Amino acid sequence: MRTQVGIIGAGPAGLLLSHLLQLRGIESVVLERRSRDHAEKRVRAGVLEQGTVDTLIAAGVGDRLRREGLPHQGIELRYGGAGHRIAFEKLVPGRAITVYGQQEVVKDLIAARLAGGGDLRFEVDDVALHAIDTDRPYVTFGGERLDCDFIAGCDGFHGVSRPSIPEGVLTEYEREYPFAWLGILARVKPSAEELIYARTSRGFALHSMRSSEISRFYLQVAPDEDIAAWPDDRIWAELRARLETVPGFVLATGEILEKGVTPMRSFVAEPMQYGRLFLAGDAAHIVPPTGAKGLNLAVADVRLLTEALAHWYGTGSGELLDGYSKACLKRVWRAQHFSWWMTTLLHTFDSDDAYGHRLQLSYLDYVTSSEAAAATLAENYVGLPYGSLE
Ligand code: RFL
Ligand code: PHB
Repeated sequence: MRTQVGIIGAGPAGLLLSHLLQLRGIESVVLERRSRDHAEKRVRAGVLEQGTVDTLIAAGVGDRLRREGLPHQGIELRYGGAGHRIAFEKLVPGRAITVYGQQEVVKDLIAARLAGGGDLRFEVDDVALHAIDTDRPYVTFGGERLDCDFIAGCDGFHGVSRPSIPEGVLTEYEREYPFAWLGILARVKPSAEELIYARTSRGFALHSMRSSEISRFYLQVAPDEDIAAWPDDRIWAELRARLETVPGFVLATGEILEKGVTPMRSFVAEPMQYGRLFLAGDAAHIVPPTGAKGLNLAVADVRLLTEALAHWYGTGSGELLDGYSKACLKRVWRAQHFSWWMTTLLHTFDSDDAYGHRLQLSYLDYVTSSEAAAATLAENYVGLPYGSLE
């Protein structure tokens, strides 16, 4: 089998890349380890930056997003017994976020690829990358061989692409956090119109949503937390304790549809390319979810990769491909900082650290009283402009 670009992984990065390449007349094959059903049901991110929304609409995969996505003009920071709104309409006019589940984006992209005759293979075993430092790289899987011009490693943090790069080539930067997030999806009307990021002495909580009927919540928990220790009643009691901290706010509760624990990590591998292999999305970098950046970074990467590949196919010049990693990393590091900063601001690191506690409160007071500080948060949250290839 032969294709132009072999794509490993059918998450948002791999699927969008395949779709954007097709719009440029470039062929690809997507190889995914899990089933289609699994990929479409995996509940993860929910916040799309303005640029992500614009990218999906421009690529012709934004119809349902436009109908069903929930545009939000602000978020609330809740701490010290009060809520403080970060007002995007005032601070970053014309830019907002849209709440639309990652699995909905994945469903829309899979449907578009299949309608366009795309070659997506699910449940493929034993994917391995070969000859990536030559101009004839290939991928083997389940007894088959796929020859390609390029390989895109879009297989997430635990994939095979990044480990295929020889030892010593990559520099890895990492930070672990002394907590995880317990996330739930519940059949209950959201108790607020906008997202609430709550800092309390019991730990962080987040109130998010998916629709007028479905809410999404997260609780800061211990890094090795056993989900079995969290029956539904305990989850609701803890969410109430962390969110019902302002006068008059009552948390509506309902049936919990799904729950899981996600570890928190910051990670970057540099460079994001080696020979004919290009990494995109979580395969190259991870952020803690507090800044809602992971999916949006994956979109930014594959936009640039599409440009660089289209330039190569159009002109034969590898100049833009050579600049791929550098161009991505600029935005990646800004999002790394923002995600680390939001995480540091809102979580309990050490309940005995009274000094750290006061620093958090001081910064929260600053961000909610200074328009300049609030604008910094807002412009990062709705998404900074895309970089370009040189
Ligand atoms: P993905 O989505 O992990 O997709 C990788 C795909 O590769 C497949 N794969 C393989 N396929 C073939 N062979 C192998 N050996 C393979 N190994 C893996 C996997 O099965 C999978 O289908 O990576 P991608 O495409 O880079 O997308 C990244 C995003 O998924 C991720 O950054 C976000 O979900 C992060 N994230 C959030 N991002 C946001 O922008 N906004 C948010 O609000 C947000 N909230 C979150 C999040 C992530 C969370 N979790 C669970 C990690 C909330 C949570 C709780
Ligand atoms: C979500 O709705 O899943 C979500 C929202 C905001 C975040 C992270 C996750 O920062």
